[in-house]
This record gives sequence, C-alpha cells and structure tokens, in this order.
Amino acid sequence: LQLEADLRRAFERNELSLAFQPIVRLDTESIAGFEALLRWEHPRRGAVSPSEFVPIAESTGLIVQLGQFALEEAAKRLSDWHLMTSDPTIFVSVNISSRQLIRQDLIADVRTVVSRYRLPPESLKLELTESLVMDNPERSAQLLARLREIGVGLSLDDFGTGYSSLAYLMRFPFDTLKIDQSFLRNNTQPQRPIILNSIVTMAHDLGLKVVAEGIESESDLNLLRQLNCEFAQSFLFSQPLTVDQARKMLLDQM
Ligand code: G
Ligand code: G
Ligand code: MN
Ligand code: NA
Repeated sequence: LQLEADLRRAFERNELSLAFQPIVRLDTESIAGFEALLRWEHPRRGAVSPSEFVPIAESTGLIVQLGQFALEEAAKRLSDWHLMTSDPTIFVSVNISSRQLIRQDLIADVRTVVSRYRLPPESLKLELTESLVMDNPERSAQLLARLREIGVGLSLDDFGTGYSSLAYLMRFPFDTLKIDQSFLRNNTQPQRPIILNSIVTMAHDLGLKVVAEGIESESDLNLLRQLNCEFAQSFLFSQPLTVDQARKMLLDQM
C-alpha cells in the first residue's frame, strides 16, 4: 500500500503535527485545556485525516511510533504553555486507540514524558473510548489503574455511542466524561434535554467532570450551563488550532 509506505516516511519528513482544539470552561468561556489532534500533511494528497491513517497505523504497527510522537509533542507544548502562563492547571488530552493499549508500552511512555517535561501528571490526560475499554475489559482495567497511579487524567471519549451503562464503565477509573457530538449536532429529538440532564447528573454523582462535544446552538449552550456541565469543545468556540495559534489564544486571555 502506497499510503502505508508514505506514512512510514512521514515521520522523517516532518509531515506529522498536532493540532490543538480548545476545551473551554462553560462558565467563563476561558480555555481550560486542549485536545491534541494528529495532522498529516501529505506532499501530494494534502491533508490526510487521522480517521484514514490511524487505522492503517494500527494494522501495520506504526501506531506505536505515532502514539509516541503524539504524546511527546503534546507534553512538550503543554510544558511551554505552563511556563508561559504560570498556570499549571492547563491540560492537554491525547487520544489513545485500542492497538496502542495492546502494543505500546503506554505506562513507560507516559512516565517518560511526564518526567522529561516535569508536568503535573494531572495536566496530561488520555482519551479512551468505551469500545476500546470494552474490547478487553480486564487488561484495560489493569492498565488504567496503573496510569491512574502515575496521576494522569483519564477521559471517557465518545460517550453515548456504545451500549454500556455509565455504571458499568465506572469499573474503570475515569475522571472525565466526554459527551459524544451526536447528542449535540443535527440532533432535534425533543427528549434531548432529558437525556443530557440524566447523563450530566449521573456523571456528576459519580464524581466525573463533563465535556460536551460539538455544541452547535446557543440554546444547547444554555441548557448545558444550567446543568453545570463544566466544559465544552466545539467549533462554536474554536476549530483545532496550530501551536502558534494556541499560544496566542492563551496569551490573549492572560
Ligand atoms: O480531528 P479529526 O476529525 O480529524 O479526528 C478524527 C479522529 O481521529 C477522531 O476520532 C480522533 O479521536 C482521532 N485522532 C486524532 N488524533 C489522534 C491521535 O493522536 N491518536 C489516535 N489514536 N487517534 C486520533
Ligand atoms: O472522536 P473524537 O471526539 O476524538 O473527535 C474529535 C473530532 O471532533 C475532532 O476532529 C474535532 O475537529 C471534531 N470536532 C470538535 N468539535 C466539533 C464541532 O463542533 N463540529 C464538528 N463537526 N466537529 C467537531
Ligand atoms: Mn477525542
Ligand atoms: Na468524542
């Protein structure tokens, strides 16, 4: 496969980078942190989406290298931003895919970047989906417990797209729940406020913070504010940013 060969070379040719999408506090609309999103600028094809190349990386084993790159790059930027703002509570969350949990020595790699960049461990978060942890619940539970000991944050990504109950998912030590975009984009179900209310209330009762993803309307924004949902990540606030744009946004809010 040509794309596979190209991806192998992408590292050497510096074609990979991270974009950072702000995660804002719903009460003040200030930036609390960012989700790190991989970007690949292919020399001929232009931008290739991670939904296209992450699966290739997973089937070829390149996911280990890709995962290490994302972790290292995210940690480096985060430490710059902590120094720049004197605010060590700013966080960056990095997506972890299922193959990474099996193949990558995630514990060692996370320890390395936390100590290399002297990060408060809770400022680095990992995002894992429900289907990922449910693929291998025993092993996931063990790994997540060890990551928790290191002190990094653990977010349950895409919540609501699978079939597990939140009660069951609480076997895993998540501290943050990200409500999937499908609840908030192009969704006009009249029951939606009730569903969002029950998700946020249950999450809070279980001690989780909540990020609502993909809010499109002012009315949903107000609804989530009323529910005391802590954070939003949406094009309504900001698209994913380059490193320079993210730095500037942080400076502007100081
Ligand atoms: O930003 P974008 O729409 O292109 O992201 C598409 C998908 O790729 C999202 O589901 C996101 O979780 C995933 N993704 C983005 N960056 C990473 C990464 O560094 N690692 C993994 N495993 N997935 C990522
Ligand atoms: O699967 P995951 O939640 O990691 O995917 C994150 C993806 O969602 C990123 O690619 C990001 O660009 C995208 N995203 C974030 N906010 C919005 C939004 O408001 N609208 C749309 N269409 N996509 C969004
Ligand atoms: Mn995510
Ligand atoms: Na999501």
